[in-house]
Formats: sequence, C-alpha cells, structure tokens
Amino acid sequence: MIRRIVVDSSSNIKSIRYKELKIVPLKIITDKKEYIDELGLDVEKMINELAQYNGKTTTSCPSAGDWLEAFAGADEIFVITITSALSGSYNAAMIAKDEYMSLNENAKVYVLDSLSTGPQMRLVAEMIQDMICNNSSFDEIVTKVEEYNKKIKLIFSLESLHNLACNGRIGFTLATLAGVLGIRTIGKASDSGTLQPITKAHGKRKTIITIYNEMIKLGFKGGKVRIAHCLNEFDASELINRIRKEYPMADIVLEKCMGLCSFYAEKGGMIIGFEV
Ligand code: X90
Repeated sequence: MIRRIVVDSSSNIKSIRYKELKIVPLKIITDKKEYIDELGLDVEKMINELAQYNGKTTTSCPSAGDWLEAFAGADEIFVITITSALSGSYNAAMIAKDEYMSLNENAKVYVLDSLSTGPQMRLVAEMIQDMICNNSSFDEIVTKVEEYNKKIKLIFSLESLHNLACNGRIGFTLATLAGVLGIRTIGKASDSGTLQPITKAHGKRKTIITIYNEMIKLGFKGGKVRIAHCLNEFDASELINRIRKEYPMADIVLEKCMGLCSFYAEKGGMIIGFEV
C-alpha cells in the first residue's frame, strides 16, 4: 500500500525523511516568463530578474489536474495546501480528491486547508510522516492533523508588502503600512487564514525582539520552530539565537523560501511557524 504526502510548493519543503512525498508547484508569471516553483528553480535569480522587471507579475495555484498527477498510484493520500483565503490551491485539491476517489474506489484522500503556509505546512507534514512511520491508521492521522494544525501559529516579518498588495492578497490598511525603508511589518496568520498585522518594527535588532515577544504572547513554550527566510539568513539566525537563549534545546530548523513564498515575502522576509 502506498501512503503519500502531497503538498504545494508554498510549503518550502524540498525533502523530508519520508520518501513518498510529492510537491506540486505554484507559478510566478510575468508577460515575458513563467517561473515554475519546483526544486530546480533558481530563486535568487528569479528575485533579481523580477526586480528589473517593470510589468505586472502574478502567481497561479496548481490546477486539479496538477494535483491528480501527484496523487497517481497512491492508496492513501494526505494533502496539505496553502490557505484557501489567499489561493485557489485548496479548491483545486478538493476537486482532484473527488475525481481521484471516483476513479479509485478504495483510495482515501484527505485535504488539509492549512489556513497558513510555509513553515506551518512543514510542521504538519513532519507530523504526518512520524505517524505514517508508526503505522497509524488513516483516520487516526486525519484526526491528529486537524488538532495539530490548530496548535501551530505562524508569524511573519516583511520588509515589503508590494507584491502582496499588487496581487490583492492584503487589504488596504495593511498595504498602507508598507513602503517605508527599514520598517518591517510583523503579523500573523489569522484564524481565517489571512494576513493579520500585529505591529511594526524598525531595524534588525528591534525586529528580532518583537518577533520573539509575539511568539511568547501567542503561546510558544519551547516547542518545534520552523523558519523560512527570503535571502535573510542573518536575521533568521539571530532569531534562533534569541529563542535558544530561553530554550537551549528547542527543535528549530531554518530553511530558504522557495519561489512562491520568496515572491510574496520578498527579500528580507521571514516566516516563522511554531508549536504552542
Ligand atoms: O494561488 C496563488 O496564486 C498563490 C497566492 C498566495 C498568496 C499569499 C502568499 C503569502 C506568502 C507571506 C507571509 C505569510 C502569510 C501567511 C498568511 C496566512 C508569504
């Protein structure tokens, strides 16, 4: 029996221990070029090219067909998508689920709308991986996933909200916070899966302190942390140091944003998922 984890590329997952993993790419699209958010994408090159490009840039989610292709051959499938409040990825995966189950009578497909993205999706994928390795049943895993996703919080720190605003993914109030050099917008994934601003921070040091304090306010007590950064390894490492000061043994993993998250989080952006 093949049990597979399928995620979209907003998860920034390049690999996990579990080998039955498939990553379905989103796309970043200009009039001139289409960047497919797959493992071979040179993210830094994309960011530099987009910085030179003056036209409109959009993104697109996987189609139901893209999801179906990733399901092919598996008996039990656990799907994790980016928040349905900001992307059509979840809807497409649900259509694919119905289609796959009508074609394969005995197949089981579960789709989680993470109401979040990036590191939160990674934490869920890691949890599913552990449960599969322990031979938990499909239903046990589904129940646990729903509980666990509620116990993960996501905080972001963004230096620019330009691409989010231009693509209508944030509201006007949030957009007006943007644009001042050196100011970071710090916010969280809301319960309904949208970007919710918390505060602004000026400068690197202040940013790290603010993120850490907000993590504590949201209930962080030394659990797992996953940090995705866009060309900002320095700040991300500083944040790890800050967390380790209080929680020396914390399980923290740093990763680079892939294409979709890099496009929206932009240079200097950090996305932090953590257990509460
Ligand atoms: O379907 C599509 O074209 C994809 C649209 C994605 C839009 C938003 C991506 C945001 C990525 C920003 C910080 C984390 C925010 C989390 C909010 C729930 C990164």
